[in-house]
Amino acid sequence: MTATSPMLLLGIGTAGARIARGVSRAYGENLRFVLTDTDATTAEGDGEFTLLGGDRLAGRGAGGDIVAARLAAEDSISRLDPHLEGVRLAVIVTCLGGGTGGGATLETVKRLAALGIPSIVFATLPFAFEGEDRQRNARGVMSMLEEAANATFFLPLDKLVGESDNMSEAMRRACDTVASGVTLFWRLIEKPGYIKLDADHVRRLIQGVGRGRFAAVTCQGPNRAADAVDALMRSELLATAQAPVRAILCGVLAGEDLRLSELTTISNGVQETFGERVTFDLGTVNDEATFSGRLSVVVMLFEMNGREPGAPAVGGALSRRKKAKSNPLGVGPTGRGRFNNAERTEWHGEDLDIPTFIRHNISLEF
Ligand SMILES: Nc1nc2c(ncn2[C@@H]2O[C@H](COP(=O)(O)OP(=O)(O)OP(=O)(O)O)[C@@H](O)[C@H]2O)c(=O)[nH]1
Ligand SMILES: [Mg+2]
Repeated sequence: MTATSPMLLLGIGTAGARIARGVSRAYGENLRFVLTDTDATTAEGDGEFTLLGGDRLAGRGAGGDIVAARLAAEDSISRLDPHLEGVRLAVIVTCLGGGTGGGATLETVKRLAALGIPSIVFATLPFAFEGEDRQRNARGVMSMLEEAANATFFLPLDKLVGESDNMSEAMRRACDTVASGVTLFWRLIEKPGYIKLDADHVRRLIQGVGRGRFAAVTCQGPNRAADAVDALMRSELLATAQAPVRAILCGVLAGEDLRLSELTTISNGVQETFGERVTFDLGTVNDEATFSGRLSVVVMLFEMNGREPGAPAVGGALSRRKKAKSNPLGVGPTGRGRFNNAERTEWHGEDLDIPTFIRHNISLEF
């Protein structure tokens, strides 16, 4: 599964590389992954490494400067090409707030798109305590990433630390949470069980979707399926809707003791909670060695604010979105129009720069 895997994990920037290494440790030897950074010290450790911006930044990192990182990545992005042989789906982990995560991720996604490789981006957003500059850096990149990538999952670090108050424990926990979520996603695609999802299936599903929401939970005990649904319902990561859900991808990972009644509980619970009349895909992994006695559920909610869809994977909701998008109001594919690169005006989790009829998925006939 190593070199021949159709999926490649890319860890971008210093913290992005750290998370990718966490996925590699959790997944085991067979993970196909590459790390890229403008900081040469990131090469120290396991995994293949590509240095970006060699001459321009001399391997010292971008020092928080997104523009410098973006220029550096523009110069040297083709250095990634040898790693992209046979890749059908790229999964990127990156941390917005610094220079390289902010600047090089966009260039990487564009390069992948130019080579016909769809990308899913998992990007953390800075802790509130990191200050307004880093928050602004991150916000500035978000809409551009949404435009360029096939699917983007923004994960606010503040929501990943749980109860931890100790600084280093919280930082580690946030990285671990992202890494374990991505690892579960990886297992779901690479180690299919009786109900299969593979890289090509996900590739079709993400054509044209935009922002998504992502969460993973693990439970054990006699009520583990109902407990998992309950935890997902309460998950802050799934709570903040920017747009209506258009498709749901749900993965159930367990050992040989996975019961059909548990799958029914999860399938019904997830659909009832997050969207009953949208495309729903469920995959399973039966891996006794990894999940013995435990049950993990991964949920990806794809929202309707993406670009023009390229595949007929998502039925009715899709045609509603198409109508809204092709209206003559000139608000563009994200719905933000000339506010596209401006700071978001948020109110109760809604982006007020997007017209109400798009946010609420109401189609207008012209
Ligand atoms: N959870 C966690 N997040 C981190 C850690 N270090 C950095 N981050 C987050 O990642 C963001 C980007 O930081 P880095 O990865 O260091 O920056 P970079 O992308 O390498 O960019 P430059 O160093 O400026 O080239 C920060 O704003 C933090 O939000 C860490 O150890 N744990
Ligand atoms: Mg760095």
